[in-house]
This record gives sequence, structure tokens and C-alpha cells, in this order.
Amino acid sequence: MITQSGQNKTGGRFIVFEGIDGCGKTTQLHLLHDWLQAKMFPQTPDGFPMVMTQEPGATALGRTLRQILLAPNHRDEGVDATAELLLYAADRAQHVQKVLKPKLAEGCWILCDRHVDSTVAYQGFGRGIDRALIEQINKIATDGLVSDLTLWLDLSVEVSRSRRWGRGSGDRIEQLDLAFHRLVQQGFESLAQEHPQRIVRIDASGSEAEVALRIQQTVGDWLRTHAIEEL
Ligand code: T5A
Repeated sequence: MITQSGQNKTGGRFIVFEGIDGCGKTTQLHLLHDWLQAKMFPQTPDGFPMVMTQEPGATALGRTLRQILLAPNHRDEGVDATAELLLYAADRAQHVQKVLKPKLAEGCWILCDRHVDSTVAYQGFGRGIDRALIEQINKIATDGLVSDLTLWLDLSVEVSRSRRWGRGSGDRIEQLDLAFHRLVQQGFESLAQEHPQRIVRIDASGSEAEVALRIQQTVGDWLRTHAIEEL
């Protein structure tokens, strides 16, 4: 069975969470994991085969790259935008080949915190790198893998910033100014308009429970129309 993501299906599905810094992806990814496990597949004796993962930093190489990418300073010389793009791509290539494709082939469901759309939004819209170049590099890094469903958690830059208050001064990307993060937000808006079949907007305002409910409704609808009957 071939799906949108192009992998030969053994039941695996690839669900991605996207959005600006601090929009609540990590919180909601864990809540969706628990909901899928408890509500959708309670009959599975050994637990449903789900993997929670992230970009950057899900592999041994990726963890080193993440430290390099997010360290607040690089001896004051800064990080060139193209160098940044290629480091995120290197993390992704390793993640795709060492985690995502093997786990999908085993039939696992993958919940992933960020993937290719982050590169378009941050390095494309945010840094201003040519979109066609980014698409080309993403294609190489993913080796053709595409998410089955991407949940874009839409939250204003101001609210996301207020949620992150008290967590210190932030990593190298979080420290960029509001104008940068507004461009990133525009990037996610554009992507959602361009890919309505793959990317679903989730209103990420309100309490964790309110957002979780919206996600459960969206994923529940998606499961009924796209996934469950194929298992
Ligand atoms: N990047 C990444 C690129 O530039 N290009 C790329 O190609 C890729 C893949 C990654 C950075 O790298 C950039 C983007 C990022 O800047 P990261 O640490 O993974 O760094 O950054 P984030 O993904 O932004 O992680 P955060 O933890 O900052 O944000 P999350 O995961 O979206 O949010 P979460 O769940 O941690 O919540 C943030 C805070 O809000 C609270 C939480 O308790 C937490 O304190 N919260 C809520 N508060 C009130 N109401 C709610 N509904 C709340 N939900 C969560």
C-alpha cells in the first residue's frame, strides 16, 4: 500500500508537529501520544508501536549538530545562513535514514517535533534563503519522505514569547528579534495555504487541554478518512 508519503506501508504513519518557537508542540506531541495509545489502540497488548522524535537532535550525530545550531554564540562570528541551512539538512538526512525510514518500515507510527516545513519557514521566510534551493536540499535530506499529516500549531508570536518567559534567555534562534519570528509565522501560514491536504492548522491559543481537544478532533477525523481503514 503506497500512501502520500510514498513509503511501502506496513501500517506506519508519519505525523509532524510544526509552528513557531514555544507554540506548544512538545506538550501536545506527548498528549497526542498518550491519547492515541489509550483511546485509539487500547486493545493492542504490547502497546501501539509509536515513536516520539524531533528535529534537530534525534540521533547521536543530530545531538551534536543541535548543540552547534542552538548554542547562543559562536565566538561572536555568528552563523552564516547557508551554513545553518546545511546543518539542519545534515541532521534531517541522518534522522530520515537512521530513525524515520527504518521505524516506518517496521510499522511504527511516528510523532515528530518539526521537519521540512521548519526549514522553509525559518531559513526561507526568516533568513531569506531562496525557496527553490531549500526545496531542493529538503528533497535530498528526506530522500523523498513526506509526512502523512502535519499539524501546524498556530499561535501569535507575542503569546508564544510570553509562554516562554521564565525559561532563561533562550537559544540562538529564540534570541532573534520579533520581526524574524513574524516572518517565520508568515512562512507557516503560506505553507498551510499551499498544502491544504497535508498541513492542518490548529488554533494553539487557550489551555493545554483545549488545544489537545482540537488536535484529537482533527486527528480523529483524519484517522477515519485516511488511516484506519488502511491498517
Ligand atoms: N529550526 C528547526 C530551524 O531553524 N530550521 C529547521 O529546519 C528546524 C528543524 C529548534 C530550533 O531550531 C529551529 C526552530 C527552533 O528555533 P527547539 O528547542 O526544538 O529548537 O525549539 P522549539 O521547537 O521551539 O521548542 P520549544 O520547547 O521552545 O517550543 P514548543 O515545543 O513548541 O513548546 P512547549 O510545548 O515546549 O511549550 C512552551 C512553553 O509553553 C507552555 C509549556 O509548559 C512551556 O513552558 N505551554 C503552554 N502554556 C499555556 N498554554 C498552553 N496551551 C501551553 N502549551 C504549552
